[in-house]
Amino acid sequence: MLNLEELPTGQDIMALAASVVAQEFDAVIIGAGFSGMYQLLSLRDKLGLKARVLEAADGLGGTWYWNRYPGARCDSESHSYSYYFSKELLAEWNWTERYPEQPEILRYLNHVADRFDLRRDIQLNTRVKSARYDKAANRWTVTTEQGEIFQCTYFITAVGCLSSANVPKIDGLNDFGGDWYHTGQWPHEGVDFTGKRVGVVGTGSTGIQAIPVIAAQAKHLTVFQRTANYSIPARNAPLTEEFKRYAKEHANDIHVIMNSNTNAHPFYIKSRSVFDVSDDEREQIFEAAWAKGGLAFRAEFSDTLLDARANKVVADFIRRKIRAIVKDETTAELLADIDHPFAAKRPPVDSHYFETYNLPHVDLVNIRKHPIERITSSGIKTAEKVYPLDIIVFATGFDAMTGSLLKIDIEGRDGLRLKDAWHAGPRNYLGLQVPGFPNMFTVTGPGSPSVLCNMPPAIEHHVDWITNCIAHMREHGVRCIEADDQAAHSWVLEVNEAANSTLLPSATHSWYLGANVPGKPRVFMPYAGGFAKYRKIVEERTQAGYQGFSLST
Ligand code: N01
Repeated sequence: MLNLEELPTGQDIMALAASVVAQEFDAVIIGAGFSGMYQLLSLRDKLGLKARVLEAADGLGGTWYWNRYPGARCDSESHSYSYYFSKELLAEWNWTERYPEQPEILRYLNHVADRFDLRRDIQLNTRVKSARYDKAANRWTVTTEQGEIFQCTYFITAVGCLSSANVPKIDGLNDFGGDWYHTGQWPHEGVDFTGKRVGVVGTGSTGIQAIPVIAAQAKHLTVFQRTANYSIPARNAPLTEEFKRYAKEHANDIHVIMNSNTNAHPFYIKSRSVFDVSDDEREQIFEAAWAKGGLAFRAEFSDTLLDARANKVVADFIRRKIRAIVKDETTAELLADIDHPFAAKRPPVDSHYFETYNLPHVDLVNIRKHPIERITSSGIKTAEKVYPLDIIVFATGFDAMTGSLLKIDIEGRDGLRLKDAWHAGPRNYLGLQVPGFPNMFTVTGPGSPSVLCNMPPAIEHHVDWITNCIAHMREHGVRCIEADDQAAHSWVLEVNEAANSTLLPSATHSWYLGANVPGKPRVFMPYAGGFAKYRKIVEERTQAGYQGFSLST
């Protein structure tokens, strides 16, 4: 018998049709964070293209949508952690604190989406599964996990550098009777630590932000430290009206400074060497920079990251500070026993991180000496003892820079898969394009300064380049742009050379090298030659007729 209630409705049929009939766009952008939103605005409003953003989350914000852990805050100063493409936006938005907290950044990005009417072209809850290039049609076909199909000429990944959570594979995690969380996938409703015994694994930038805030609530906190880390006090505070006015009135100057220095922060690295000044003078400089706080601490001397002897002088100052702050001698020694040069891993900034270890209910465990063996139903078992826990927080970082890209099955020209092209590590040209993947652009891809920078200026630079490139293509009847194999080969060498001329690779366990993810190729991924130099290289090669790219009509 025919059951009329089970017959598909018109809506069902429409949904089914939408899921199999390809939707046509000029450009498809993956990700609705800082990058994807500005890329959408640029292609749609400046070039008049039909563009669609596909976003896996049910809200926009990218990394700031996911990273809601306690204490989540940007280490860049708010007035620099902003879009600079719109004077009006700069003039109307008011940051409240020196460093913006995650909810405030999310409010900012939602404001941008509303102000520029972006939402109508952002499709949420849509995880991209695969993307395939069709050479004959010169089109990309993008397929989502829901089975929707999108076709486009320009395929742009704006997936973020730090968005693929790295949950360590520790035996027994499934047996844990309490709750566990990764900081990069934090529950929206928050986590109540009141009365709980909490364990935090990881002491990178995230752990260092979260630990003091969790300690303020938890009954007991055990921090599992594998690698001790430097940290500089953030000295966060509400912004004064005077500073807000200054930042608005000097927005142009600040923008110039960010675009013309090494890390895209609103300050220059001073040109003096650690050894240009007397011991007393140096101590005063360090003390003043420590009192001021923030990432500018590393900008006091030009050779901090270039000369191991100079770096040791800086590192020893921080070690002395740790020993002065932390009262228990054994804990202080464990925190100060740092095995890599200062800033060779991304230097964290903190609010009372080292002070937290003076609290009676906070313990530090050396898992370098006594590694975690397994997780039991009631806690973490190291080679030494069992630590009973109600909640475990993994602040264990990300499969950085390549993880989110390689999760998507991307197939370029002649059946070449990105995961095969990158089996020995990311290989691309200027961090913008991969040989074999025509008309695919990677915003802040590996091989660009990205994570070594304050991200918004790095993002704006890439988005502007991609937008101008597409405009050029359309003006000149160019169907297709692709990085040359030889250019990519040379660029990988340039990226290695830039890293090797600094102390960055000497932190052998850093995520810059992919060392935090078992089995990941050890390749230094970001371009370490500095943002200003990188911009110059990109500009020169673009002006030279897109040198290193093949443009076909
Ligand atoms: O991650 P990390 P993160 N067992 O990889 C440890 C950005 N960020 O989330 O060093 C035990 O730096 C690991 O130990 P080790 C910023 O760019 C920005 O903290 O590998 N421990 C380390 O201590 C930053 O650099 C802001 O020995 C394990 C920690 O977990 C990046 O995000 C704020 C382990 C991971 O540190 C990543 O920072 C916060 C294991 N199996 C973060 N695996 C802003 O301000 C890893 N660890 C914008």
